[in-house]
Amino acid sequence: MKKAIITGITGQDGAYLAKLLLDKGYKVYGAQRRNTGKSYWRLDELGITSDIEFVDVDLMEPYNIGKALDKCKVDEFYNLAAQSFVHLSFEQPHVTTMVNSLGVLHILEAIRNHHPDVRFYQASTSEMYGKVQETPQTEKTPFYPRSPYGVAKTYSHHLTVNYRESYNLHASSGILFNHESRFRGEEFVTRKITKGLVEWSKTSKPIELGNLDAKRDWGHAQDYVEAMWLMLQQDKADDYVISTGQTHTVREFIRKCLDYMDIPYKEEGHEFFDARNNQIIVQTNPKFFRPAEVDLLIGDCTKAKEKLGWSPKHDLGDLIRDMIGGDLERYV
Ligand code: NDP
Ligand code: GDR
Repeated sequence: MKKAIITGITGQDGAYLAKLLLDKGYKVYGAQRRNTGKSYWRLDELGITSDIEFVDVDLMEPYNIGKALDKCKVDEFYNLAAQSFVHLSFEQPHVTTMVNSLGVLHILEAIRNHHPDVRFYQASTSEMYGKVQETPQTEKTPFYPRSPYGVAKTYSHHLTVNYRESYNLHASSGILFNHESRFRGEEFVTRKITKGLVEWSKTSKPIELGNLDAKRDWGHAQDYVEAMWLMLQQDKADDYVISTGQTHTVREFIRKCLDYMDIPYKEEGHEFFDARNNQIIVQTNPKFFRPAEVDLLIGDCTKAKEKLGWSPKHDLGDLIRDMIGGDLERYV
């Protein structure tokens, strides 16, 4: 039986990856922060909480990473833990840098010194492209991060490559573009929209957003965790862009959700209204704009298609159906 440890087990990707690995017959260790709310709602909804053995690991504490590796004797280490909210990284740059950069250093040091045969996955991100230098973005596109989050992730991406080349570790980095699902955190724009629209339809409370013109390449998280696993099954570690190759504005995402929910609407500037009674549905609030924005992301995942045999199974319509379905089921 293969064994794997997942940091960030309580997050969106951690939950889907745990399910995938359990279905493949793995023993799964869930690395969680002690003294957090221990929020297992995603694992509970997937029905897998009791199948996971939890270990306390905070990425800020190098000692407990080594201890977890000694105890669990895993074949694969998936590092999904991060302060993952880009907007918050402008307000909490120190915490973001510590967790997203030094946390990865702590893991790589523990693997290099004590368990060099463990295969390692690092959750890199399209935010490293930031102010994009070419379109679409590939593994060779230069990085130009636009937030403390993006800068910290660029450090850990380079560090993963450096430890692979310096110490011959099986360390891979997935440059994943935005991926969402019914398990997406409520602070991210897609979930804010789907949950907000379900609530609006019951309460008429408008949704407040920031920049509606940003373009993102949105995929489904369930497809993307499969790519993580595939990377660690290769003979050679490497870096891969994982994306859909389609891009849409936030505004288009709102329109598609309104259409899916059969809500007739009209747009005026940055506001959406109910066409039946002029009630406001979406308005903007300056507090949701960022000091620096990533305007456009669209990934070219040809390498992953050719070398991993990976391609996305869900399109944007499937994603919206899943997200609104989840929010409708949970709304009480
Ligand atoms: P989430 O925000 O849903 O989950 C983040 C996880 O990290 C949570 O389990 C959280 O635990 C944990 N965590 C945060 N800080 C620490 C710490 N100091 N020590 C241990 N655990 C910690 O993120 P996603 O699932 O969406 O993303 C997974 C990873 O992929 C992240 O690294 C993210 O940056 C990256 N990524 C995500 C993309 C996306 O579109 N979703 C795209 C590209 C990269 P707790 O419950 O205790 O808060
Ligand atoms: P992002 O996702 O920053 O791309 O990072 P997010 O959903 O937060 O923002 C996407 C775009 O929408 C615009 N936006 C808003 N965003 C939020 N959160 N809230 C709003 O009210 C709002 N209004 C407009 C943003 O300005 C932005 O342009 C996600 C995270 O999962 C990262 O961890 C991951 O690395 C990247 O995706 C790839």
